[in-house]
Amino acid sequence: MPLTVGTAGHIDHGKTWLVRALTGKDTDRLPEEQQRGISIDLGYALLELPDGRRLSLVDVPGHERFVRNMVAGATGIDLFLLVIDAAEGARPQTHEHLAILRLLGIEQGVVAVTKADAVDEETLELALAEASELVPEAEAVAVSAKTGAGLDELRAALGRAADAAAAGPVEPDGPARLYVDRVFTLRGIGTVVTGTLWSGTIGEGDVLRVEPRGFDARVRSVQVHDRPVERAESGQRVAVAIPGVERDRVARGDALVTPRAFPVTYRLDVALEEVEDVPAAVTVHLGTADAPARLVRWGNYAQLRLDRPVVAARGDRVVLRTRSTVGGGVVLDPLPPRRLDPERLERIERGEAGATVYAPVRAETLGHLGEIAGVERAGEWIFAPAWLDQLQAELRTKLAEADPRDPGIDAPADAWAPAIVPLLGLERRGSRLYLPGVTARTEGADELLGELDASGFVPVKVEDAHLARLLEQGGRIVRLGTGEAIGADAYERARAALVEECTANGRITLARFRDLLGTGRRPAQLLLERFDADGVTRRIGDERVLRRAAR
Ligand SMILES: Nc1nc2c(ncn2[C@@H]2O[C@H](COP(=O)(O)OP(=O)(O)OP(=O)(O)O)[C@@H](O)[C@H]2O)c(=O)[nH]1
Ligand SMILES: [Mg+2]
Repeated sequence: MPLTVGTAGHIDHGKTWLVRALTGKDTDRLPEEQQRGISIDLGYALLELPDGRRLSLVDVPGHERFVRNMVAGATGIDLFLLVIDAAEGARPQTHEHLAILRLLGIEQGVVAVTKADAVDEETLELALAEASELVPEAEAVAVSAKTGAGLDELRAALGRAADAAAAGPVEPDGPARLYVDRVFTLRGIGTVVTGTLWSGTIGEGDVLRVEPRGFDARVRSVQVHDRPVERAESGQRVAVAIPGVERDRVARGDALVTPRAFPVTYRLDVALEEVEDVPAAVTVHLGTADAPARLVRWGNYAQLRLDRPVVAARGDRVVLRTRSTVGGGVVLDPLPPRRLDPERLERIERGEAGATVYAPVRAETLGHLGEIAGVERAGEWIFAPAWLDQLQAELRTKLAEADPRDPGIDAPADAWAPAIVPLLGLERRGSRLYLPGVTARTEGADELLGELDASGFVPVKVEDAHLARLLEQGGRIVRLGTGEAIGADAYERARAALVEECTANGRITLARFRDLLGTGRRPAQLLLERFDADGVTRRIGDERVLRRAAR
């Protein structure tokens, strides 16, 4: 599995120089970075280990004002490379970055005690000893980016840390989730976003959703380490070309996900980890996103009420900051009930996973918790009985208020809908839900259908637009032009004739279509326009060809 290494450490301690010494790439690209000699935003480079393995390297800024960027960079990494200036030793952001790495659950890494060339032997020994004390779980290596001393040892140590990290959990299957960390445009390609693929795979032609903005994006191509791949795998740093999306419609913090597979949420219930006293107003960092939030606390648990929504899943790590990093947490429920429920949180503490389930989650995402009691199942989804009751109540209230001429409501379109809508005891007609047996007030329907039946391909004027919409939703008629319609039967026959002709001859003209149907020019014309609109045909000059989907 390909791994990502992230630097960490106090400002000016030599992170970017070390990255350049290891990879040959200067990651301080911004003019302001070069002028001021500090890193501001994230930098990316590729590190080749002696055994040929390739690691992605993310270089982060050390300045205390840019910790936000550091968190965004650290959020997708597998290993850390904590850099400490041998002369200075650990300083405030050394500690803060280390705290962030721990809150994010990044356990494997190496400490580089750098600028070894600038200190005497004794100072270096002392700095190494201090580094080992600060991060006992990691190897500490003395290096110099200036002379190159120690770089081979550092690569070897990174190789060992990579071995240990590779043994960690991966989520190869399941829905795709990538938090965007960079967006740019490439000539001839269009908008490209990059990020670490947290789960799932992404390949050419996939339709993903940009959340929380809420629109779809078709993937044109995918690259890993600057090379095109058919499918990028989970864990990889990925560049995804989405030419249909303009550059300013997507930004760091957005997530590219399998449509509707992850909650987009304003509320997170978390198990809290404190670095210092956590106040009621914090900034929540999750993935590459951050949002101001109010924190409502109950013992070691808290509900985070965000000012703007984020994409989240159970088990995600969050970092909580004010001017400094004050704590973090593990998401127990990304879609919790509105009120912080102490009893529910106590049950969570006792490890009763069922208590953590409210809105539907995919059973597989809780697979590691074993058998889950107290929940209901539908297909691959599990949810709390109370959630279903609440949904029932909401839908029935809406149904009671529905227009008597069409007393239905739109069926939920969430990913769980196919499994759960059948449990609601409602009648599904097309994309709408109705109380069983309740039908629309459809006076005039029989007459109209009879009239359409008799008129064949010739459209009939329908005065009652509402009735027309209802009958079309019910699959009985097809509307043409403005305010006219034909029977669904005639539409299907016309379509069959058209598909047959186009399959045989590749194209069809209006005159030919008219002759085939044995009808007038106008009905044929209206039908062709509707086929264009329905994505059956495409117009080229005076002719039409079948669209791929209709073939
Ligand atoms: N003598 C010596 N000086 C070094 C070495 N590495 C870095 N420096 C000096 O330290 C300065 C800062 O190094 P950078 O690599 O930019 O530091 P950084 O940690 O990336 O800083 P930020 O990204 O702003 O947090 C450089 O301009 C060099 O002058 C080294 O190995 N030896
Ligand atoms: Mg730097």
